[in-house]
Amino acid sequence: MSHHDERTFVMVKPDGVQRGLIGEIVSRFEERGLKLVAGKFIQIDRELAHEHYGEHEDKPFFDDLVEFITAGPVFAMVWEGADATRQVRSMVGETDPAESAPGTIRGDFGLDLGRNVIHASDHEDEGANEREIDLFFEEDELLDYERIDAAWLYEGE
Ligand code: IDP
Repeated sequence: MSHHDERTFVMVKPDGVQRGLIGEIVSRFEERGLKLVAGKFIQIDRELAHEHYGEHEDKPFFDDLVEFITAGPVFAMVWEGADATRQVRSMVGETDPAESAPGTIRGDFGLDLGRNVIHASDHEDEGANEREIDLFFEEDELLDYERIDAAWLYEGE
């Protein structure tokens, strides 16, 4: 893998789906130059919710979080590019939309911590991106192709 082949997991949460934000969110990552390598529209069941959010099991908001993430379909994706996990998180904003700058996805579309529109792998949690990709996707669902504009997105490509 070359330096711009980092992959990260992103998911439009049930509130983002219901509010018609899938296209807007996908567009932002596409326009940034990231490459979509996988995507699926799914309903998360309780078991998957517990696996995905296992680190929060003891938190007071855990039951509400499981209710929320299983309340309707989500759009799960894998995006690839240079430093993809960190770049995507900077576009997503802070966990709390109230602390997210305008221009970020949560800063533009969210108001409430418990309805924050999107999930993206944490760049400060080593290996979170690969763990989450493995949880939601099979290896053969990750597609290998070149973006036609790669030579204009990366110096020396
Ligand atoms: P992240 O989604 O920005 O990575 P995490 O700390 O991993 O944030 O929390 C996972 C999700 O749990 C958040 O996106 C949010 O939906 C929810 N959450 C986190 N903290 C709270 C809280 O204090 N109250 C309600 N929901 C919370």
